[in-house]
Amino acid sequence: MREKIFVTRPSMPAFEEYIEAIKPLWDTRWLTNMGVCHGQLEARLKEYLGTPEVSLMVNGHMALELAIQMMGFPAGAEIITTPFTFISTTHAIVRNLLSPVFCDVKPENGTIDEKKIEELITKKTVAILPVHIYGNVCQVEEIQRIADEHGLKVIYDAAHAFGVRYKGKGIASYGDASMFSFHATKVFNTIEGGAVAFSNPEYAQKLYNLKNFGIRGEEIVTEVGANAKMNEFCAVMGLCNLNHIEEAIKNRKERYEFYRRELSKVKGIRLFKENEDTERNYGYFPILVEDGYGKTRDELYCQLRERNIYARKYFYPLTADQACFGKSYADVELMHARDLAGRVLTLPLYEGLYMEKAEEIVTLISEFPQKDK
Ligand code: T4K
Repeated sequence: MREKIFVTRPSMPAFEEYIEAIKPLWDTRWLTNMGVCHGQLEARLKEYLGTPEVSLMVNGHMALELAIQMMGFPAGAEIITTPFTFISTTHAIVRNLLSPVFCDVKPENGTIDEKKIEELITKKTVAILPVHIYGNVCQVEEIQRIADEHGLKVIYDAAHAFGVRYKGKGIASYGDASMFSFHATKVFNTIEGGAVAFSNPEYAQKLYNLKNFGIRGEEIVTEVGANAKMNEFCAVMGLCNLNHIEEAIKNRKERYEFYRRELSKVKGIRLFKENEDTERNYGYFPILVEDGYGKTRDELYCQLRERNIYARKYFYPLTADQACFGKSYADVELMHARDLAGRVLTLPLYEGLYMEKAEEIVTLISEFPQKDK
């Protein structure tokens, strides 16, 4: 039986390193509710991400939900966003009783098309919520210009952009707040986890309250918050993984660059454009199966699965086209987003992926169009 190769696999510290690091928890018996390790991880992340403030959360989704809630938008207000993303982005808006207004994306890198944002602004618009999809950086300067001109907040879904730097600055330096995911499948993981990074010091207290039920003291609750605290076992995993983050990214980079070099030679396989001003984290390797390839994306997906290679259709269908929204957004003009969703396939990429496997994947993709001809 051939070994299964998944789209990703978590990076983990050595067993002994983690065990040693969690030992003190048996003495202190302080397991959650903003413990010592929680504080240590927040401090180290501020430094690593190059951002003045970081609020750790139980996962990326809750980080995004609470970042939106903290802004205090009135129910029914509109947020301009992208449908070419993981469902969490849209759910975070809808679960705050706000309306997502979907904007098309750019075919060259899958990020929101900043040229189409202004035409979607109405009296109800309160924010823009773009996604640095696969770590591809949005046009942050133009998005900020639009937001400033129209008095809007900018909240980035930076779930894929941990450690990404743009024009020499940490990606969370842009916009009012950025959400990171530290899920097991991400470049940096805390098993489950996430964070909101921001510069405005007022947000720190707001998020602290919202992730802890809105509790201000033993006898006072001032907001309707959630329970979104990161526990100490997860924080320790983060501290350990952060010790090795440079190696992890370097290891991914080798595989990423191999794919990029080899797959750019394959007729009909298109790769997203890279931005020279961006220092990447090599989190994902999406390819686009164009008509010139001779087989469809779905045929390639099945072919790889037959060989136990579990590439994923990240992100298909568009969130706007998901069953939970019925036909609500069926008429929204999202030409490029729908086209990308129908062509994209994300290949296995993680720290420690055997180079022979990466080579095999490249060979399978290169040779598949000739099969059965
Ligand atoms: N915004 C964006 C743009 C996002 O992509 C995400 C999450 C979020 C927001 C929300 O952040 P979180 O609340 O999740 O922190 C996975 C992840 O669960 C999800 O975090 C991620 N995006 C999304 C893109 O991928 P699934 O449903 O595809 O996961 P699953 O279980 O199919 O796992 C994918 C593969 O990873 C598996 O085939 C095998 C491997 N795997 C997975 C896990 C959980 C492992 O090897 N070990 C593991 O422990 O969503």
